[in-house]
Amino acid sequence: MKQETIKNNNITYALTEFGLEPEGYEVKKFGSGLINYTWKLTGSKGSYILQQINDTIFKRPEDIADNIRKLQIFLQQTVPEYLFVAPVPSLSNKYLIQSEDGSFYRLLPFIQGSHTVDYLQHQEQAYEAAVQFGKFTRLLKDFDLKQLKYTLQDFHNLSLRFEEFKTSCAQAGHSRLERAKKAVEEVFLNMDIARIYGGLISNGEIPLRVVHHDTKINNVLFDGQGKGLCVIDLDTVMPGFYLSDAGDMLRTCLSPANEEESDLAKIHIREDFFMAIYNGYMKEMGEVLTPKEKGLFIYSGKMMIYLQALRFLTDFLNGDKYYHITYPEQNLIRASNQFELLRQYNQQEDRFLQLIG
Ligand code: ADP
Ligand code: GN1
Ligand code: MG
Repeated sequence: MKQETIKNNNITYALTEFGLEPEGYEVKKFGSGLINYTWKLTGSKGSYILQQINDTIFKRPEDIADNIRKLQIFLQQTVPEYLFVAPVPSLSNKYLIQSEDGSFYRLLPFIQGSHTVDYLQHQEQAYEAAVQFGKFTRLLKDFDLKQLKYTLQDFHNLSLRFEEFKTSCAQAGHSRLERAKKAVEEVFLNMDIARIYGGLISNGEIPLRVVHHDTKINNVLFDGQGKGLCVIDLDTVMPGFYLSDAGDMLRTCLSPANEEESDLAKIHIREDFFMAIYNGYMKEMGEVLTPKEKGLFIYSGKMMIYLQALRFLTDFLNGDKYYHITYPEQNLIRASNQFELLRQYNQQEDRFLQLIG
């Protein structure tokens, strides 16, 4: 193992547990995820992805491993040709190992010739991603939901996120609250989105499905020709509403500037990307979704943009405890970015309706 890239004894330990010779591997930090720690290993037995699960967020990493294993077995039995990127077992046949200091690690095969994108350049990429996320839920439509554990309770429960936001406002220091004033106003201006969510849930109007819950564009692997290969980052696969997946794709694909952009003038909605997501997702899920669910496609975008804005803002008010940040106001910028995206999305609503009828 190259000393300059490795300063972490846990990594050496993990490689050994997975039967890889540490000396034979180059280890590099990889990807741009906000939650886990990811390294690419390149060496004698090929390439791998090593991940340390963020156990401050995922309190029971073993539940994630358990869920993924159950899905893997189901998919192997029902669609053996489907590319499902699951962790590989350690020498002692564990899919998740724990180092001496208690951190959790898993090893995944690096899918050769694959890449992820953080920014979408062509609407075909949005189409391909939507096909992959739709296909995932479709292939699992007969999976028994009771077998899945909730790895993050109430993850996309908008009513609860709204309550958490209010608590963070009540507890925030004066300075943070003052700096967040405009964003806080936006929360109340758009409260109707949370009210609609509350109604949908309490009336049981839409079914639970196996949902990915993190359909950001960099959670899809593409091949060299730009075709979608499969979905990755399965930590949040749980029972949920399709709104989470459709909505988060809309949230992350519509604007050429992503959630990190501080120049809000760069945010705008691309109609052709909206159609690409709709067409890609419906190609797979069109015959599975109920009419009620289909009628909520446009709402799903609002819901997820609003939810993410609330989450970034809440984290800012709480003192940046959840998302990795690289500069002090990053979570507030992310929240303001999402509110700008939401403002433009709301303006386009009639146009979206014309497009999809
Ligand atoms: P996070 O939860 O932190 O977002 P991810 O599981 O999404 O973690 O991994 C981070 C990045 O690592 C991905 O966006 C992707 O670029 C890369 N990656 C993860 N798993 C694989 C894999 N099996 N093959 C190739 N690249 C991968
Ligand atoms: C996190 O792990 P990553 O970076 O793909 C977050 C998502 C947010 C996203 C915002 C477990 O996703 O819910 O939408 O950041 N994942 C978790 O960028 O909270
Ligand atoms: Mg990810």
